[in-house]
Amino acid sequence: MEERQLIRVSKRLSRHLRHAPGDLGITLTPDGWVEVDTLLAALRRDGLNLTRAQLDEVVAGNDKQRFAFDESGLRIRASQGHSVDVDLALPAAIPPDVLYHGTVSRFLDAILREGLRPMKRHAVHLSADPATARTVGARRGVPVVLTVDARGMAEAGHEFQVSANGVWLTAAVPPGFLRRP
Ligand code: HQG
Repeated sequence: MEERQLIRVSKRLSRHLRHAPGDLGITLTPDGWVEVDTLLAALRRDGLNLTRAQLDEVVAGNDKQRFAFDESGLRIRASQGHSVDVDLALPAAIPPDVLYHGTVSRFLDAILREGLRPMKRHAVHLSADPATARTVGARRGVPVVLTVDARGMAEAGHEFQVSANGVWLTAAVPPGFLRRP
């Protein structure tokens, strides 16, 4: 499949597996899965003819590994980034000492005042390295990378999870654990 087509299908999958399954007439399980056959049939009804092999290509070729199959290979879900109410049931994980969050300067005052909030998503998304955080911030403008004292948070009892594609998730980051550059 061409790169452009891969991206187009990936965006469509993100939309339906994270935000709007109902628009496609599919229902996700409480932990975010949908049967591959159900998804492909729904996409077909919606005008996108995708074979299982092409879906495999989209999942394997996705730049951020946004989607994953379950062990049986019969179900698929988004690995993170949901706005619909799902519980991915990821195990708690011990974070590295420092994590990073990429944002833009216009959000800084609010973030330093009230901390990082999940906004429309389920969790605050943090990166393990500053370069990734910079890319995340750059989606919105000139990126600003904040450091998060993840060790301090963990010691204070905050829970972390790491998604299948290496994004660190936590409910919120209070301002005291944030450092600006
Ligand atoms: C900001 C993409 C004001 C926060 C990316 C961010 C990531 C606040 C925006 C993933 C705030 C939320 C997630 C506060 C946070 N006041 N602004 N208190 N707390 N913000 O998109 O982290 O391509 O929900 O800084 O690459 O930007 O979708 O989160 O700018 O991995 O796979 O509010 O989404 O991945 O935006 O991005 P988002 P994010 P995908």
